[in-house]
Amino acid sequence: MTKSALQVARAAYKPKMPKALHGTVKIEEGAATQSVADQEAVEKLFPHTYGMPIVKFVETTDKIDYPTANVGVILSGGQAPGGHNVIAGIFDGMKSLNKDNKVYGFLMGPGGLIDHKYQELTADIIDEYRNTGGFDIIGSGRTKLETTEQFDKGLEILKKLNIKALVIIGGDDSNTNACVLAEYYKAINAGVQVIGCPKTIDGDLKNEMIEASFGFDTACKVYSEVIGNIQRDCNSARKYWHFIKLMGRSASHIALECALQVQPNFCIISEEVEAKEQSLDDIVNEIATAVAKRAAKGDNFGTVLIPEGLIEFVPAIKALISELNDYLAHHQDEFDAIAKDQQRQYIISKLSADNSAVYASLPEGVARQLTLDRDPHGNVQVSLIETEKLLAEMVGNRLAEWKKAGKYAGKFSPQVHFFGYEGRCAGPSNYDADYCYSLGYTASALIAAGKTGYMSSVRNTTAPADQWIAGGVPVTMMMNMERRHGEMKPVIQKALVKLDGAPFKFFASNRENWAINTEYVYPGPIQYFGPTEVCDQTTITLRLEQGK
Ligand code: FBP
Repeated sequence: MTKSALQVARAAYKPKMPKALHGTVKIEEGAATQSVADQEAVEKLFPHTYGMPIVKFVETTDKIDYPTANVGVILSGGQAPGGHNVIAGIFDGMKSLNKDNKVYGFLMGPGGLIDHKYQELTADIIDEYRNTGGFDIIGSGRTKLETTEQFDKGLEILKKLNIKALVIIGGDDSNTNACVLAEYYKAINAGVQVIGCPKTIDGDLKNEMIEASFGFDTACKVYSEVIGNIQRDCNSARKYWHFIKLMGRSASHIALECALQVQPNFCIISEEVEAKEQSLDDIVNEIATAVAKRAAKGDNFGTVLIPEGLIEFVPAIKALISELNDYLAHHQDEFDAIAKDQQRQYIISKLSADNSAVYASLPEGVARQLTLDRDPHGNVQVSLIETEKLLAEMVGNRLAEWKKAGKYAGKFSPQVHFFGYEGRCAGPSNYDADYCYSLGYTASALIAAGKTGYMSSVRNTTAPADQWIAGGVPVTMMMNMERRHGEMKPVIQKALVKLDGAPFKFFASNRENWAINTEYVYPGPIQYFGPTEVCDQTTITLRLEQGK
């Protein structure tokens, strides 16, 4: 690999860790836990891993001898900055327990476990990837680990490699599956522990005990840098309205964090759209009103941030997607057999009257996307739906109507952008480099403590790293029952933007000013070297959530 100058310099960075992890640790166990909702149903499905306590690691002077234990690692789902540091943390943690421990990486996601494709991760390989972005050390994939055949097939290779614990680095769906696997291996006495690590740029895997999913910090900083640059460009030429869609699946955490960082003229928060039961038309009117007000001041330019999951939160479309999910879960083969040019008509004929009308009203491309290409977890691939174009076009049409009616006299020239993939493999910010390494190191401590069905947890991360708290949370504690593919399933509850939370409230109290006036902030690129107030900042979301 040819390395850039920055990559060479950055390799030497020593990630900061919670103080307790610098030496030998002992475990402190809290009280029994229960799932966030549907306790009875979740307990029934997880009889061996339900109700376990939250644990915390504290320093000890005791000398503990650990027997050898090999570990397997899987990177699951979309890339997120810092994944390599999680693996480096696991590696260093396991070696500190016993220098003969080995770490194996399963290749290209959970599929590598099932297909027995793996690689031993030795010190020289790990060193090549410290503090770098990407998941290319072993690759990632979206194969869903869900059947007992897959679990048994995985167990064959785990036994062959003498692997005592598997760490699954993934988002809410992958960690749900990790928990199902932990339960199964415990039930059959397989002798393999399963630990999860909270990954996803989307920021939607968080709760009381998991402050953030790794990668969110870096991805938002990358997007905010570029949005800031666009804002400076548009404030210089003063002739374009930029419609910027931001990745992040259903939740609007990324859009909100970027809005807090750059202070755009408009930012849609999907969760608010749902709460206010807004239609696409309402949203278009709101944006067009902001455009018209700025035009009245002579400012025919601006920025609009759009969360990629927006379309799913417009109540009429949400109801449509839910009926489509149920329908296609039972009639996928029938649907696939219909000629492509007949599929739209076929769906229109099968849906209830209301949903059929909404479906028929959508532009061809958007309608098609709602019926096709679900990911293996059954999610509509919202990143493929071009809402930024849809909105730019609809706002343009609305302004043209207003112009005709003499209500608007400005110029409207839109530009559209989608920021997603460019942020997922960026070199991790100091926050993500430190957080990820600590998560990995904590996973090794959970393994040493014999835990299974736990997610690695590092808290208090707005304080300096030596005050961070390392521990573990039972995955069942985060679960509830949700309808997936037409059936009720136990899943980790997704964290959406809370409309009564401090980050949204801060945004809401400033947005009117940001809409009409030009209050842009230009955050600039992530800094790795320099003063701590420049290099070690957390996201504004996390700071506000923690009242700082
Ligand atoms: P994860 O939940 O797997 O972390 O996915 C993150 C994400 O980047 C989403 O924001 C986006 O909708 C999706 O992946 C895109 O998926 P793909 O990489 O398969 O195109």
